[in-house]
Amino acid sequence: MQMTMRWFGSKHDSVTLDQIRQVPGVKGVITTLYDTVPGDAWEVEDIRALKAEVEAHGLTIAGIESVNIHDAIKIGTPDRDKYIDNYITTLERLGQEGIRMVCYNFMPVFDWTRTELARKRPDGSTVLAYSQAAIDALVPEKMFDSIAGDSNGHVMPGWEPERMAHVKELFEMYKDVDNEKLFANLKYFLERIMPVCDKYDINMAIHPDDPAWSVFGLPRIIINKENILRMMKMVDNPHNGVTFCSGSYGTNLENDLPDMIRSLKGRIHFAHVRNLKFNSPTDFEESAHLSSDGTFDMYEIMKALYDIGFDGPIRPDHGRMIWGEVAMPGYGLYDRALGAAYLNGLWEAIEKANK
Ligand code: DNO
Repeated sequence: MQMTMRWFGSKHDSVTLDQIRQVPGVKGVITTLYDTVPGDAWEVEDIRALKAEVEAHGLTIAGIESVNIHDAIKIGTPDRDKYIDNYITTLERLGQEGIRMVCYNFMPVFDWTRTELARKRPDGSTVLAYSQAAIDALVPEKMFDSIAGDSNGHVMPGWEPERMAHVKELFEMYKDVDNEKLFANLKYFLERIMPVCDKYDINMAIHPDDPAWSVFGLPRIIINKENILRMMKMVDNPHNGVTFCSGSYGTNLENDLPDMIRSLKGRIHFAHVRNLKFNSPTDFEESAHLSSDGTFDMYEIMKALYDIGFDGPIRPDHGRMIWGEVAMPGYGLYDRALGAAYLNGLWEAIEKANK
């Protein structure tokens, strides 16, 4: 595995590349052109400038999270090919710059969904949290306000204000899209992009739906082992792979995380590893990475990744806000650095025990 941290670019991130470089074992960042909108082809100069900036700080770009998918592709509207062509152009340009891993998601309307961005824990730290009861009490149009209000002035990834201004229209556009249609539209998209992925050896890593069930009645498909295996088979190319995100698949306690990892051998191209603490099956919070602070056995998760020979980029995922840091919720420096150190420690121990 290659330990990385997510970085949103110098215009958007409170964490600097110099700080990331000092986290032990972190040699690469996962980044994106945060100012682009889904559907646009990325400019060569912008990709090169991003790469040069990262490399000037002694780091490399280990992958992109995310190149977002335009809603026309997910809905399957007649003009989707135009947006897929742009996506292919972006992949081609990334490939030409030596970037080999692209994370994306296929979630309708909303990306990941949390109901609180700063729930206070007994030790005074604050964390992202989800409560189904809070969702059930909200209308979808209000969802964005509840996310934006607590974000310390940051645009949260996947919650671009431009898209969120059209939530009502988006819901209308998705009204005929059920799970089967979404699968078919994903297949269509993947079949069209696989040739460029083959040409440049780009691993596509779909991010799971978070939480791993339908929210506000929208279809959601990347939620469990059965569905991901179906997705792998429907476009059976090693470049069609997944981001294994423990915090997203883990929202459904029926998902056996180590077992899922083992069944995806060779197709996990990126890993997000974090823990969750459940207060009930539908109320959870993003605890510290440490096993004993949450519900998951982090050792077993890392061991499963080790056992399948995972050698792609991995990152600590959302961290708690601690030590007075003010940053994008989930993406401060301190707790993610602690997470990286902990995951590195688990990996070293597993590696040595296996020699
Ligand atoms: C949240 C992230 C997601 C993820 C996208 C991938 O913090 O895990 O926004 O980046 O779903 O496209």
